[in-house]
Amino acid sequence: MQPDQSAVYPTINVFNSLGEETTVHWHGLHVSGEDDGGPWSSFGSNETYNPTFTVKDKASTYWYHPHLHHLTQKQVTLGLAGLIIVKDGEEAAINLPRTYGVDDIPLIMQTKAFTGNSINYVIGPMDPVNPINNDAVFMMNGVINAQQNVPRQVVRFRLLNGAHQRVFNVGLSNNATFYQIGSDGGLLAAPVPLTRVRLAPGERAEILVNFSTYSEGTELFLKSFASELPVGFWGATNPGNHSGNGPSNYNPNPLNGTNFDIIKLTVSASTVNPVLTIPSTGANVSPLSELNANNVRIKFLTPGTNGPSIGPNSDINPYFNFNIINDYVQLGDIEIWEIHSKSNAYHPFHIHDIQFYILSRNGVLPPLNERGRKDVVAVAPNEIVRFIAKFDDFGEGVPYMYHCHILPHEDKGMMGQFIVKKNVYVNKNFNGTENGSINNPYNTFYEAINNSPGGATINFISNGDHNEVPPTIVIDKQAVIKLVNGQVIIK
Ligand SMILES: [Cu+2]
Repeated sequence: MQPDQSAVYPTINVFNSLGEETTVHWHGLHVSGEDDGGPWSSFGSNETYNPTFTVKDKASTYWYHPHLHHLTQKQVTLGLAGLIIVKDGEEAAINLPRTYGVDDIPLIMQTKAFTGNSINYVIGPMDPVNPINNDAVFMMNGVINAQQNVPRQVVRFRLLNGAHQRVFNVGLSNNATFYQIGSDGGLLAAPVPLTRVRLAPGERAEILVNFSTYSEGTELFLKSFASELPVGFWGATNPGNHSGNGPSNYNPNPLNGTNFDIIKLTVSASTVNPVLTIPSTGANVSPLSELNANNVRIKFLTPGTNGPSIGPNSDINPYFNFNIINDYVQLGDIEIWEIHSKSNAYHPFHIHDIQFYILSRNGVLPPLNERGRKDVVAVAPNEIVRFIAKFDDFGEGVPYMYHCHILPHEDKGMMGQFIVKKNVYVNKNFNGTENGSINNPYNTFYEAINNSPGGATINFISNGDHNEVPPTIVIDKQAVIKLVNGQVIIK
């Protein structure tokens, strides 16, 4: 796909022959809520889904997968997931490998459970204390024991963690240095030398490996060094849980805490016109400034009796409910989201509509390979992650989701939904004889002010965990609205 502000791309035709409902979400792409393919956009068996959108995102590796509420894990695990490669002029100007399948190789990492020759998706109760844990088979691009010839030159791998829960800690079996050039939503400002890249479900990384110094016939592996994963990350020796000891049924899975191969690589002859050096620069990365933020929104990742939840706290709308819009964001606003983990297990936080920049992890700048565009961030146990994003272009309509990308958590309801508003909705709260007439919503500030008597107080509609607009807004008619202790004062 090529981003082009002026072009509308041909409609995508997705035909459903599953025998049940599904949706297809374009993970990471900045599209309208109508075309986003979230839980609201289900279509039935033998029906066709026809989204149409313009590609506005930067060159990177995106993906698609079902997002049907309660059945995402099942449908992804049974095989519904694929990559979308977006190209653009900025990426094309860098000397990068880009011959698909030769020196530009997609790698979708998943784990599965099998009963006989069938994938078993019914993998235990969706319960954090007794979670799914029989995904003992690693598959690369749907293949067990995958292998690939790699030419004696720089090779680009597009890594996706498409697993339902497991974290992969990718490195070369000889511990050689490789270079991460891209994060979820674009190229980094410069290649970052690494020996490991840790990817949680939903995360992508583009890496370069220079095989030019290897002799033909050399065999090595990309591996997941799961033994090195920190406590609390699923796949580590100790995945953490809400009692701090790990679930009781965790250890029988041979992948847990163990280093395992993810693909065998055999060095072969170089191609014509090979790329032989790692480029020194990447894309123009321009993070949003915290000084320009209009609003700060706080979310807690909270252990719960029915599974972990996401929300203002464990008591207010802790689980996804189609009938509750959890957040309203003003179109055009720049927001800081603070994700506070109250959990002893990690959770990968994903948000639709936008790409964000991580500002900090526990108050510290993120590592260099996390300073590009992101749409998933793995939040470690008890960590506070802050990110910044601009919510532009698309407003109103079908809600967008934010959720944990551990699929059994998402299916269980560790998810919220938000609408990007073109207008700010307000309630008018009259004084005097009309006191108490609080359910009198207006669509805009203008309406609310024009219809309010002197001294009226205008309250934002809120479910209690956020403010709908910045603390001070100046509008025409010389009115100034200030947010004071949760109430709007007109001056
Ligand atoms: Cu989670």
